[in-house]
Amino acid sequence: MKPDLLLVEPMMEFIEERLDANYTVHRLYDESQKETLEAALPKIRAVATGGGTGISNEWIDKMPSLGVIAVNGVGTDRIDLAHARSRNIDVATTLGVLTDDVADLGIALMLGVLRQIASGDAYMRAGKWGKEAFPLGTSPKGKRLGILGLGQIGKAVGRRAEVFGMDVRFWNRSPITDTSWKSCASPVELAEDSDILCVIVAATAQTQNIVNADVLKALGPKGVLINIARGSVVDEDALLAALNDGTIAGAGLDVFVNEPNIRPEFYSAPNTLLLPHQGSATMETRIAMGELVLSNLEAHFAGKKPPTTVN
Ligand code: 8YV
Repeated sequence: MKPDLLLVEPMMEFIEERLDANYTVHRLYDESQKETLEAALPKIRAVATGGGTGISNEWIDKMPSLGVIAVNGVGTDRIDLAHARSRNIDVATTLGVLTDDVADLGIALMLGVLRQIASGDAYMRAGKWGKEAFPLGTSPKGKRLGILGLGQIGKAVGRRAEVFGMDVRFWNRSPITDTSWKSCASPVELAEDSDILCVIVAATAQTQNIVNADVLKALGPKGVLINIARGSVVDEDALLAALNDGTIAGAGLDVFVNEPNIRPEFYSAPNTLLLPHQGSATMETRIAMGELVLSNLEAHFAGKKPPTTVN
């Protein structure tokens, strides 16, 4: 008998094929499965979900046999880890395998804003070359990069930034000792001391809107904000106002509140590069993430602790 598993959002086709081979998969996003899912809930022993999607306590509590939640991502902001633990449910993420790709995307967004990649492309397609001047960009070399949240990904962003000749500093909730980068006492102090502020802090109740109007003001009129963390860590009202009134110079954003239905004001915000949550979205990394989801599930059903359990 194959164990029953709830798949909250689609994964790569070949990963889903392997899920189907080993589990009876119920797809939460598939309207046509709604009735059969209701009947299957008491039997469901595993959940597979995305980092940005998670699963609510309401759903968790509908599944009395649930023993493991395998997250296809590193974010656990959409899962109540303590509640899962109180039910003896292991929550396992894809810790480690997406670090480099997310860091690469942070750098890509930064260079994209500084070197005006999107507006340069639009200028070419509009046939403006030779007819209209294209404005000069900004060099990253010698600029100060502030990293808000110095976890694995933050460190990988910093290492890359050094290759571009940038001077790295950071703010982190808990002290970090294994770095020579300058530690700033608060997000405002970090922003004051940065030309580019890259946000890669975990989204929690404490970090909600941690990038607020004060932080943006401290970043200043030449400053650029990069967000590769979660939409919720930035006050979007304050950010839109800051972009429109020149409080900051620009932004590169991969994540938003209420994805994919983001605020339409972002489409017309000046000097703003937008991506549809692509941090870990490469073929190589999504394969590695999918494999880790499968191994975490396999470990659970072999009676072992899933290797990357986080709660
Ligand atoms: C993924 C993420 O896009 O790791 C995370 O927390 O948000 C991303 O890597 C997501 O988990 C895929 O659903």
